[in-house]
Amino acid sequence: MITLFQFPRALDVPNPSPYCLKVETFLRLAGLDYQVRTLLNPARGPKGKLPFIQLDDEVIADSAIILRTLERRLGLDLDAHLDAAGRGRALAITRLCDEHLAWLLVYFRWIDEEGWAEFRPLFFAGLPAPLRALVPRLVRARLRRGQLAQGLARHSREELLEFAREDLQALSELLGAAPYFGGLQPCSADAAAYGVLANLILCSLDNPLSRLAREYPVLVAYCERLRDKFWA
Ligand SMILES: N[C@@H](CCC(=O)N[C@@H](CS)C(=O)NCC(=O)O)C(=O)O
Repeated sequence: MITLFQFPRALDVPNPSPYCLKVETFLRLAGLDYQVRTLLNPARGPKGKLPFIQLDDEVIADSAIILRTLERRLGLDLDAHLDAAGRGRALAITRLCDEHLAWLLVYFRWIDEEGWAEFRPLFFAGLPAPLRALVPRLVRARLRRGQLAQGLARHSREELLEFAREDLQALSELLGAAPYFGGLQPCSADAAAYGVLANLILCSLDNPLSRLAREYPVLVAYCERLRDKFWA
């Protein structure tokens, strides 16, 4: 049995973390049985982040390593219908989503003042009062240090939105008229793409990045399609 450890559902999406939603979407695309255990504190994961899974007796962290391990162990290949170039494209889309667009998502929730003013009360509503004052500030300060080290938080808001526009435009062009990034059937990149795009487009937030993402009708229709087919 596969046990997925992730944050509780929030913000009107199955998971507020693009990486947790990526893994759970992958499990659904692959038609695997799994159970979910929710955690609030990512420090309980083996790498200090969520998601992680337990597969038999083994604990595996990081969405990319989880997907790769599941594919190898269970003899799955969501990209089997793709040629070599299609597989390369799927990896490039996944990396764009995981390593760039998801970082922008974090910036516009946690660092940007307008995004933070909206996100903080919604996301931390369930915390008891003494923690509600402290925890958000501590987590935000840690994420800001991470974003500064990565480099994104050194740019202006306008520069960041321009990066986001390029990412979203590229995803929209790559998808085109196809139902999935894998073409007529989903591929591994659809897990990563849905993880971050649903968190921008379908979530209850209305920050500048979500507003920008909702300007792409191809991506909005894509999120609705995956939601209706795999999450209904
Ligand atoms: N590379 C990791 C990234 C996971 C990640 O950044 N998870 C975030 C939630 S979206 C987290 O747990 N952050 C906790 C922290 O940074 O302290 C993956 O693909 O799983």
